[in-house]
Amino acid sequence: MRKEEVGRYDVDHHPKAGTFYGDVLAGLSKDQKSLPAKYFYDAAGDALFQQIMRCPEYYLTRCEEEIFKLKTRELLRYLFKDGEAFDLIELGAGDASKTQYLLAELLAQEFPFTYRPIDISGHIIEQLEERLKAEFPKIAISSFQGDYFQGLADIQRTGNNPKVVLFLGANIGNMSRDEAKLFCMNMRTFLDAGDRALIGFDLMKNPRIVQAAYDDSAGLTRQFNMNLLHRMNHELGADFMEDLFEHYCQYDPLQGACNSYLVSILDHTVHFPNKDIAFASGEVIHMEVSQKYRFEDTQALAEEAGFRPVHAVYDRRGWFVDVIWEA
Ligand code: AVI
Repeated sequence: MRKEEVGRYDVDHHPKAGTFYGDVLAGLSKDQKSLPAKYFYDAAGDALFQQIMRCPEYYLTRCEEEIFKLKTRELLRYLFKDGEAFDLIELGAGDASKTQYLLAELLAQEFPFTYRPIDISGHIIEQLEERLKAEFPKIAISSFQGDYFQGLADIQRTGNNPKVVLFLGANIGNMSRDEAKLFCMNMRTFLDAGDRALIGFDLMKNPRIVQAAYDDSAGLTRQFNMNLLHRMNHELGADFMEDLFEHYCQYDPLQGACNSYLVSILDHTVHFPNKDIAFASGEVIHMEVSQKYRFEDTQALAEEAGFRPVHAVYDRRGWFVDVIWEA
């Protein structure tokens, strides 16, 4: 593979799918330009997302936190069997800010379990282990840094305890409905009959409430989207100019899809070291979908993916649901 130094950027002329450069160029070369939302989360993106989660319009985190804080015992009842040792696996554990309520109750009731957080960020995993060991000295914790399915495969290979898998935060909403189905089917292949999964879904609601959550008045979501342009400039040597793009988001209440875009406000060209990308005035880059569900959709999804819906726990306003499924 030919590589060439262009300025300080080591440019690969045949960038591979799955690398930042490869995915970005593939997305921006399509008729309908798009960028994969997973690249939002560099250090600056992580910090912005932390701020979004605390902003008044972004209700999702508070709803799910309320469920974990106030309905801990209900979750426990449907997730775990008394006396049986199990693995509590969390996909994309982050700082486990909601899971900690469950962990505290499991430890208080002396459930025999190992907490197995999986996260793509080694830094986040290290911090989490350190904090949880300090906070819960009796916790058995074994973390995995990497891809969710690599982590599940590793756990499947190395242990044979029953599993409970958590996938919180409406992260499933950042997949299209088809992708979510494939994701759940894939997760099912790592589970044995009787294992359980808990998945957080944001529910369809008054469109204005959803729209505001992704178009907050402090402009944090705007910055979160723009950060990906900066990231391409810093890491890939592109020359995106923030002032030539506007953030636009639109919630479609019929489909339950909240789509975020960056809109080019002028005809202009963005240069990567070995590729030019032309933008027409008014052309959009699709940045992210945040899919909202009806409760019935989650049940259909469970069945399509080979799970049996067991129980559902809502926040007090009925805006968010954590569903419990059995494999
Ligand atoms: C991580 N994910 C569930 C967030 C969401 O609600 O779609 C990401 C986000 N994007 C803009 N605001 C929040």
